Amino acid sequence: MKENSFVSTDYIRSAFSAAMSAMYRDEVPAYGTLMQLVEKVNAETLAADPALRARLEDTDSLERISQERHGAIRLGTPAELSMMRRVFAVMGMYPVGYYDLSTAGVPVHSTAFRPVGDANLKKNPFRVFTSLLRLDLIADEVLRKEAQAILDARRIFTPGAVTLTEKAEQQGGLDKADAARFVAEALEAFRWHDKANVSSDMYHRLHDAHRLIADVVSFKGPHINHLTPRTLDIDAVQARMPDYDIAPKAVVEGPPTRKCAILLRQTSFKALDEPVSFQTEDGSWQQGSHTARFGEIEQRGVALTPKGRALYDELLAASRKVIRPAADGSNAAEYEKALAGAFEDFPDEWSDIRAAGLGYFAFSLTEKGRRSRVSDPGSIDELIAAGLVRFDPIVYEDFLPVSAAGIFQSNLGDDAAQEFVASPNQKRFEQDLGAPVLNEFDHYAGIEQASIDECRQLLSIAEAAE
Ligand code: OOG
Ligand code: NI
Repeated sequence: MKENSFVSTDYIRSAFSAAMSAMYRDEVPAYGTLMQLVEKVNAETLAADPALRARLEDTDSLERISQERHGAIRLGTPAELSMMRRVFAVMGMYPVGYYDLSTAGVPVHSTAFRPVGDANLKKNPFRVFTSLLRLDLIADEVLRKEAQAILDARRIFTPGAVTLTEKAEQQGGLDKADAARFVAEALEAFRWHDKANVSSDMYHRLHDAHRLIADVVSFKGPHINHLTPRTLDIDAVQARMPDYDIAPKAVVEGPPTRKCAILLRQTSFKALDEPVSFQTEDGSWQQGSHTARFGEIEQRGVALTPKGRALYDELLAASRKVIRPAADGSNAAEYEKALAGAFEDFPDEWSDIRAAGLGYFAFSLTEKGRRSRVSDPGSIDELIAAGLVRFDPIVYEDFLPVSAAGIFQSNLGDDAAQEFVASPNQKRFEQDLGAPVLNEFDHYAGIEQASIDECRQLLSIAEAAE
């Protein structure tokens, strides 16, 4: 087969993300309502802030926002995780980062599958937060073995999804017809199944060990548990959710409201109580219910350097020493005040954030820069001072462990909080994944450096052309 008959991985990822969104809208109508609200707020935000619109247009990042979303799944075994890695690779999505959530009382560790190159991110930045259950953190050995046996017996991928993934690997891509089949087959793994894999008795034993274990082990596959659109103003969406009959969690996770958005702010609505049925010995089904799926929205800001991230972690920890957000929202106002107070130490002008080396920026030529020739371009600071180069924040594409823990907790039910000894095990995770996870900082630094190199090159081409 000729290579040029293959569609791009960006094409497959976009098709998959759209198919996932349509499926989830069907499964969880509140997701459709949230999408409408986010679309409205985004349109209003852009209309009220022409500078923001211009910046997004100039940096080729306006279009991706309406298509932008992340999902989350929880897997049960190493074999599922490594196969999932291969499936996502067909869509140009790679594991970035390692998140240990055991410290937060959730028996999983995770990565995020997402595109990594600047051009690919601009086409479609679809991401999936993917967790692997850690049965090793479950004390009850009998239950652990039973859960293991149930997981080992299930097959989360259709034979078609496996065959087409192998075909893509062997050929180096898929043609359009195969890509369409691949999207439909791969989507099956993420579908909701209301018929459990287990009896009601087993479900409750798993549930008593941890609600998350019941969610992973009891079902046929790793149903997508939320799909998160990106908003340009999360405070506006949070305030207006009740008008749409959606009850948001008490506080927005992440940094406080700021002029210059940093990292990631998220809020969610509580998991739905959904009817499911359990197996019985005589083959009939027993009615019950399960809560797993919820809604979430997010606002994304600039990606921080290791130095910026350390400052973020320090200020967040400082605010949480003063006050921790209560699950029932009773101290939400005090928490927000403490958070805002702590973050006064984080600069809130783009130029200050850049000067302090706290964030990653993409550099490009200004109008003047495009008309200019420079025989010996000095430092990037000099080029900026001369008005030849502009800088724009690079969007944070990843997740935050403290926020993720808050999201997990709020949808698991706060009574589910449990103490585990912190036991990050990235090595084990990578063994199970079958590949190392990528370092998020390297990728932002790479995008920043490439933009600097391009500015320099364009300035000297401009000269050569004279
Ligand atoms: C994943 C929770 C983490 C986020 O946005 O931080 C997450 C889960 O509940 O499976 O999606
Ligand atoms: Ni999420």
